Amino acid sequence: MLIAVGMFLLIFVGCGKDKEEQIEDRQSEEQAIQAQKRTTADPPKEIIDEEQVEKKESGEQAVQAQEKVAPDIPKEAPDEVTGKDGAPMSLIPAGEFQMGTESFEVPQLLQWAKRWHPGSDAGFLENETPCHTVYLDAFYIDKYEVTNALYRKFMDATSHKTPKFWDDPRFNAPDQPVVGVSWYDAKAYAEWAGKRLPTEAEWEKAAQGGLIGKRFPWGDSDMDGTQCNFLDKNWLDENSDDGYKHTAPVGSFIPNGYGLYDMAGNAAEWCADRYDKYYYAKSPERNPAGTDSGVSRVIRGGGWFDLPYFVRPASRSNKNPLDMDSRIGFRCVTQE
Ligand SMILES: [Ca+2]
Ligand SMILES: [Ca+2]
Repeated sequence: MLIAVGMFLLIFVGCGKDKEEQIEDRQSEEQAIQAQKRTTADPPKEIIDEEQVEKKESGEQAVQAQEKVAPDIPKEAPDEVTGKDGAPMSLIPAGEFQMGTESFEVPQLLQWAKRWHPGSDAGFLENETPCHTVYLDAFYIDKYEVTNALYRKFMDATSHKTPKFWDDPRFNAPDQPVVGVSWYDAKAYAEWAGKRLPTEAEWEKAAQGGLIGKRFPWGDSDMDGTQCNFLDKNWLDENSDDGYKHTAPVGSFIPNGYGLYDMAGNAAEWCADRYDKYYYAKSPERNPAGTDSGVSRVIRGGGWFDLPYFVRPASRSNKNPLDMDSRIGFRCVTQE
């Protein structure tokens, strides 16, 4: 049975590539590692130039984050605010949370993951270990992924270039999340809106929704079609129908405990940090802001073409910051 499912997966994903151009298979950890090696070893010149500036800025921001003791957001702050772009944002209170996955949980998670992809190995889970305590200052985060409607306001105001899938009817309704944007596009939007991209620590705490040690933002149960938009029966998982083959209008599924929508699935989301597979073993306890070397940027939350294990709050992915992928959008945070 497992072999049959595996063959189906390989054949079907292969077919998906033909039908849905530019969609990449991320099941192979080995491929991801090879891609990381390539981008690290030989990045395009434009990345090097921008990365040098970003690297300096990122280092300064990390130092500032570590030196900051008191949160900028007072305790009496409202639970919700509206960003300068008009997007509603929810308060994530200051405090500790448990980030990542315990090493002893990996074998059980792997067995669970093999239900959808029998060829899975532990490599894609090991970057989530060790589980560790992280303290974050308070911050506000967008309740929804940034939509095409909001992104249009940004383009109208700044003459920023259009996203890769702007004219693609599968992705371009006003209330669908904007996708096909590079990390630099997302960063430019955030700056226009008076915000910034979340660190992956901020993103993970927000995604947990206040739950402790749960697999998904809604708990440990598998998808029943009401919680998120992922690789459901429209592509592969015949046990769940979320109703959407591509991106859904933002907010189509249940919110998590912080009132946030689509932290699992729909569009995967850019984070500010550079990606480092081994970062958790050495990251600071307070306000970690990512490593200061490497090219790839962190992607969180999985999307409409991702299997269940990639839409867990703890799952970590990464992409070249110049990539404009139909699975990837973003949301923003602020501490002002
Ligand atoms: Ca779906
Ligand atoms: Ca999402």
